[in-house]
Amino acid sequence: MPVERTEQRGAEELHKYYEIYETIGSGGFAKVKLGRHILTGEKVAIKIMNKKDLGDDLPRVKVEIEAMKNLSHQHICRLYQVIETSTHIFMVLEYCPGGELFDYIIAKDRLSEEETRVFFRQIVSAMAYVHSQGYAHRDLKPENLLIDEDQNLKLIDFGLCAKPKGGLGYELMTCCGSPAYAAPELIQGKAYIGSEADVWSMGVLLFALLCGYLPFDDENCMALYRKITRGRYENPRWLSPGSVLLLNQMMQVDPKRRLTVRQLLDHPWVMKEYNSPVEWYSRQPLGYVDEDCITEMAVNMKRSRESTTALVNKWQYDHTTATYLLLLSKKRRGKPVRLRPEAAFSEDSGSPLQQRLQAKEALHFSEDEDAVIMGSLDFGQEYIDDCGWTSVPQYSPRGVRGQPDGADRKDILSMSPAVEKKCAYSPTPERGRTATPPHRHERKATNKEQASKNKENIAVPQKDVNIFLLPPPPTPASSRKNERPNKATLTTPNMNVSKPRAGTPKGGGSASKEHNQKKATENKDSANIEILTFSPERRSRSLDMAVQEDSGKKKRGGKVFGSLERGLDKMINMLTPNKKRALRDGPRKIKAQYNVTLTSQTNPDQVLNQILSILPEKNIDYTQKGYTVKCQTWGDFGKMTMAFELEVCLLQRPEVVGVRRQRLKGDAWVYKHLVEDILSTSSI
Ligand code: H91
Repeated sequence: MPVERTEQRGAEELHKYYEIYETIGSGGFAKVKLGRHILTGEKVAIKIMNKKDLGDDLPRVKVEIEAMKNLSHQHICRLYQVIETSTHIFMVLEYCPGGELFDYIIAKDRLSEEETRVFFRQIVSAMAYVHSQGYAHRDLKPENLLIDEDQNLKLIDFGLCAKPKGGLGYELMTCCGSPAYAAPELIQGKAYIGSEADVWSMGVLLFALLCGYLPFDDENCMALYRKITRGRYENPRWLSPGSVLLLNQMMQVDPKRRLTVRQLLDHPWVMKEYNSPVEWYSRQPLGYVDEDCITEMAVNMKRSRESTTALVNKWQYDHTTATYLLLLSKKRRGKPVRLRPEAAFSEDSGSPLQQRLQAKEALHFSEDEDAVIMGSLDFGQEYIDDCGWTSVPQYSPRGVRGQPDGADRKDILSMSPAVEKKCAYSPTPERGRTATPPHRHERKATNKEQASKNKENIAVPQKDVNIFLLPPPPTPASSRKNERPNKATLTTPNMNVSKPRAGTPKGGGSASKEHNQKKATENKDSANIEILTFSPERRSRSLDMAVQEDSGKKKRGGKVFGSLERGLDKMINMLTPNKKRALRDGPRKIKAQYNVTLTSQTNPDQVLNQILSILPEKNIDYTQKGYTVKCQTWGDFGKMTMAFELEVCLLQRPEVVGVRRQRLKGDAWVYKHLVEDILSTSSI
């Protein structure tokens, strides 16, 4: 089959069965998008990799796919489908709306021992299972643990995992993983046992949960390695004697003296208040075939149950596997085991357009209003992405769309002396925790949540999801800030198109600073709101991006904008009155979530201005779209070291302005310090 044909088929395959929405994150060479499986209506995460960009990392992806096909566990993110074309690999994965455990920790500053125990038991459960299957994960860290809708953890990123041929007892040589979580034997380049190294990382992770920072940390990588090799860290005063003991038993420099995962299963600290060992066996074993799901699929496919079972049993990780696993997931969550009848499996179920029309209809039946918006966007505003497939447009500050970059993987590669990624950007010399602990807000779990919660969670029925709260009262630095003229009335969020960065290799240089300052001034006069007559809003982000992206290529006011406006009007008309208002008039109204920092202010424009004015000072490049600011930092040789988004939004209870933050790329801890720095200096 000619190459283009294979490519076309793969892309069609994806669009035939899935609705593709916005990018929800990126990891290494991958972009992760939110998707919806049309037949089941279930949300999925789609990891998209361009083979060309993967280069030498292609084998890693193969390793991850093979491992994920072999692992099925309640605390491991499930792989549903793999689509490979001549240029791309798409992995369809279980969607975890709670995001990374890392963000959860930093939002809460640190977790209580009780809450840590709930999560840690799940980590032990996942790791005991991984090891029982002969794998070592080798990249355990809070960024690789996602939170699902029931607040259960799911382990991801098996790209660095190993399955020694002779079993886990066999030594490994490849040095990998993130430096801060790497075991001493790994750092020293010795042969090591994968499961022992994983226990060390679990110790570092446990420390991060209980303390909100890392046990071994240093700007300088060599100094960091020295600290790890010595294995000495400080136990903060709030740790209980039991926690101190457990951490010590896990972070033993001599791997033979370290606890094993098996010993962790019934360790007194782990068992406290549970009085039962961790349940580590899979509740969803591989190969299990559920009769109800088979019946529903058989009816939908107009096949016999026998032939449907045979098809499912092939476990090809194609659309059949995906449909079966997603149906099973619905069943487990107490949802009806039903497929949409009209979008059946048949090959002749219509053109991609018809498919999407069907999907759009389906989304209207959904209780999820976002889906309606996204569905209409996808329908009206799609265009060809650089992958060669249509998608909701994404913005790129440098005008290059969908360019997965490689820099991010630098923190999880071999520990050659060149590993410096972590140290690439540091806004402040001091890397300690914030002095002011955030206020805590309780979030009551709904009945539905309670009903479907993992058994491991029973001991803590109500988790307090809380919010990074107001920055402390003006410090000398923030007072200084307050001397600045109040810019509240100056800026109206606009459709600013960020100019390409000045050709300096270091974005942090003065050219970039100047550029940002200039941009901040431009923002103030809102002169360039010529594209559309309303203030953009986050819900229309994808559309904003379409406008922006196209504006780089076509003249404003031309045909494209006319059609975009029409599309937008169409979309607005489909919204509820409340949504229409929000779309036209201002920032998105959201509920408090743990990745939202509350401010003490009620004027979103003022908050936005404060953030925008602080960014140039911190040498952060940014692109502003409405109330969303996409920030980037650059390291040596023009490499992007960090990307994240800050979105000014309105909260309902309490009625204040919040700042939603999302890391898109870069070291999680460096990001934490940087965002803390921005938000506290912004005196919001
Ligand atoms: N980090 C290591 O940002 C930086 C929501 C979200 C929701 C997801 C489901 C699966 C995956 C990511 C999800 C996700 C990478 C997933 C699974 C595997 C994998 C990768 C991603 C980020 C990438 C985006 C992630 C979080 C981790 C969100 N993400 N928001 N569901 O290899 Cl197996 Cl890269």
